Amino acid sequence: MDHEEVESIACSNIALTKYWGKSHLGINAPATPSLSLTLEGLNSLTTVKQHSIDQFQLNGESIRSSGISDIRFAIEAIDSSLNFPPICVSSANNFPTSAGLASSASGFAALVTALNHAFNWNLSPTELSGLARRGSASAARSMFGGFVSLTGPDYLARQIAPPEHWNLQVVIAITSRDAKKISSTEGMQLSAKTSPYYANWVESAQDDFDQAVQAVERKDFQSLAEASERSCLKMHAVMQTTQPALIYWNAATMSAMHTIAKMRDSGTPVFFTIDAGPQVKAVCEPSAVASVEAELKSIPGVLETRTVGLGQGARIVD
Ligand code: 2P0
Repeated sequence: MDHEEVESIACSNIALTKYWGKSHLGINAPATPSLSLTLEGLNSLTTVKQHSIDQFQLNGESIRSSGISDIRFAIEAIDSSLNFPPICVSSANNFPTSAGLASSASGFAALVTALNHAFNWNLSPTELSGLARRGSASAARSMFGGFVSLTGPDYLARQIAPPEHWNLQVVIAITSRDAKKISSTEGMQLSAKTSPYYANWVESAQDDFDQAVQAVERKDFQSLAEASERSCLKMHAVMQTTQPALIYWNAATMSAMHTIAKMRDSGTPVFFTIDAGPQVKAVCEPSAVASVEAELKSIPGVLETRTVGLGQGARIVD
């Protein structure tokens, strides 16, 4: 790379069975296996070019460049031949940052994709997922499209099925645009230290993951709904019993959960999932999108809804 720019794009993802906790802090390895959906239309667009010093701009604002030095350090520790000169990284998200919509996932996946191209590393998406994981473990999953797993023993992401396998839609109910106050890494460490449910959460996560993978393979909506909601609620039970408590839900989050549960009880193919933020993601079959949008929009405190399908993996923009 001389002075030309490389541009990459990556989509955000949501986990159906969740990652919360680390088994090896030094390599940012998750304590639980996770299964995610890559979301079309919630993107990070990132450009990388050589520069006199490391510089990082997020959504047009310069921020501390330690994000680049952290990833440089991690990448060079994995393979010293993957060194790179000072760079200017400019990244923009087309959705709220740090609000439980996995902006770090799409951001780091886009960054390693651009670096790989800019400096001719010729790494595969699976290998790049190991680099992206060092920045943010959920970023490993954004390297692939559709249905994606992140599991040990190698802690690399893999595609379980492409987006075309099963046309699931996700209606996202935005209930707050505030950035979260505590990082996921910090929250996970607090949970591991203080939640009385943490050990059980880690021990039981494999069963939820296995059920969810089988459900995706068979396109069994009910089974996927059960495994996903169970994983989500267990993770939030751990968060809420952490000291100090990590309570991400607001009143609209709770109302949306009840609304979705009622809809599924009356036969609508929809289930909820919620991450480290107050937004509710309603995963549904295409036939249910209109009614799910209408019901969620009518809840006081739901600011807007956004509906997305399944997206492709991280890639270079020509
Ligand atoms: C997930 N989350 O599986 C879970 C559910 C949040 C709740 O992955 O510490 O930002 O940077 O590896 O990837 C958010 O965690 O955490 C996350 P780090 P990351 O999607």
